[in-house]
Amino acid sequence: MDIKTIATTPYDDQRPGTSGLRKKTRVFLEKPNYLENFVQSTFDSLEGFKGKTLVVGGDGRYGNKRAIQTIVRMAAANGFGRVLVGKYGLLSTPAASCVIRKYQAFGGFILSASHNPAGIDEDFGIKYNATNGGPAPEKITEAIYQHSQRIERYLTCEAEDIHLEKVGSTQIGDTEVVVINPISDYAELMQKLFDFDAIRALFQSGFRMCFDGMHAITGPYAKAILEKELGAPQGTVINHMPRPDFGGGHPDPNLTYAEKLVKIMFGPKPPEFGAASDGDGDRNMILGQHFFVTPSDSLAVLAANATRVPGYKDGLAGVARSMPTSAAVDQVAKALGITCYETPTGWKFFGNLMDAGKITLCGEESFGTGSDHVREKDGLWAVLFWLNILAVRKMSVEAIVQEHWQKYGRNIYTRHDFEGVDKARAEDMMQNLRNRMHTLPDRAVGTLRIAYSDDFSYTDPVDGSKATGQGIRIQFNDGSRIVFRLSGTGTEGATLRVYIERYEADSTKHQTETQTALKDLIAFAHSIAEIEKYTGRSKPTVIT
Ligand code: VG1
Ligand code: CO
Repeated sequence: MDIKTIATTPYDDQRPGTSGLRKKTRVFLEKPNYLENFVQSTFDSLEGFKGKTLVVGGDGRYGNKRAIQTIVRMAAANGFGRVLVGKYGLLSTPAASCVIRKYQAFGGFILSASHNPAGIDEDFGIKYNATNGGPAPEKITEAIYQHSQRIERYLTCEAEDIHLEKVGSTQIGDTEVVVINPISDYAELMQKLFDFDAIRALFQSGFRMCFDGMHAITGPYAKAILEKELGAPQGTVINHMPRPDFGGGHPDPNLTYAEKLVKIMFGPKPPEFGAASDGDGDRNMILGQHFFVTPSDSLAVLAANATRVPGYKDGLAGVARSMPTSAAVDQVAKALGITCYETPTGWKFFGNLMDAGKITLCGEESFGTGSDHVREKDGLWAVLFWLNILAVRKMSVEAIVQEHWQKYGRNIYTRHDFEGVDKARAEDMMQNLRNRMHTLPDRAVGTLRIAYSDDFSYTDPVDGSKATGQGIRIQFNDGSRIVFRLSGTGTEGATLRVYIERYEADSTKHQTETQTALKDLIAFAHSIAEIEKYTGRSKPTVIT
């Protein structure tokens, strides 16, 4: 193989965010070597991969295939022994994690900007996952960024494009490039965790569901598993064809963007169960008939019911949630006598806890739930977990959640997003809050009193690494909370996220509508942070 050394110069904006490097698609297309710089900086940050296996695939968005061909050539030139590529260049994020672990790969690249819209005028992204199948921890992402600041060359080679349409193997010099069918690897893993016979019987009994693939990566996986394997009727999976622009939609499974599904589930005679996944297949939304399960509650319900499911029948080692996620799962952990860890936002913080055997289940309020079966959050896994519980318990989604609230109390919860606001002003707002944090304790807000306020920081209990500046918390004496954070996944301006939570033990008050139940806290959040003054917005763009 003729290795070519190509001269290049650094870009100053290649620091990965909450989940990889995300930019406008045109940045990747039009800035010379933008992708190559990031990929080479990653290789230059790693040691010991010569002759080893790299996994590459993406969510199928615009630019996916071209990026894969570039990475395959660079991997060969940099000395990987084998490159595994998903058929058609497709790999959902959880399937990539599954494949890295199953084939004991050194690591992998996932090409995705997840729930961000796709297309030439929308977003593209790339993320490196390590040997454990999980997102690279901060010490690696920081090293990648440091390398990207002094990069002078990248390595590639002359080679024909790989035929992504056919499973099989080719050579580039000493490097074997194998196109694999990741759906079968993923389906095999799911079969080990869940009682497929019970779920099959549930569908046979006339139970109906609707799964919205949102024209993104999960469609083919959901078709294969739900319809073919488990016998759900054809048509159960809607919007199942992955498209390079996700059908022009915003592949974020929430009440605002999963429109078609929401209409069905809140319309006349809905099926018993509704679910959706995002661009890269790691998120999930769970719905019952006219009923929405918050992701925080969903995690708590899965934890409380885990031993009813074969893969978790021996119980949970521990659980974890990201800091802004509601404390619903904390209540379950307390009852089970297991530890609940509180981590910063982003899946990369769960990996060490899972590798060390400290947790089995974990999740985030942002529609992410997962377990130690892989090292990513996993949309379809969460759906199958729910199906397994529904099959065993023979109750409706709503009845299961209502019963859960009765037993553990309800953590009434909402997130308000202010999207596309001015970045400098949003940062000023956060700084202003930070400056005044220490004056808040003991202040009365209605009948509540502020217990403390801080900027969340985290010390990893496994390797002692520290993450600071992870979100401003205002904690009240009764367990209520308000959290302010700026998003780390956007590509334009800034997004302010405000998370509001209140614990309600009294079951006669569990039916109150969420926004009404949280109205006083929401008003206080607006006034204390001066949201309108800094963002020009009096109302959020998205409420989840
Ligand atoms: C958001 C979510 C976070 C999630 C991240 C990646 O990050 O809040 O919980 O881990 O997206 O999810 P941020 O920084 O924008 O709040 V995905 O499905 O986009 O990979
Ligand atoms: Co995602």
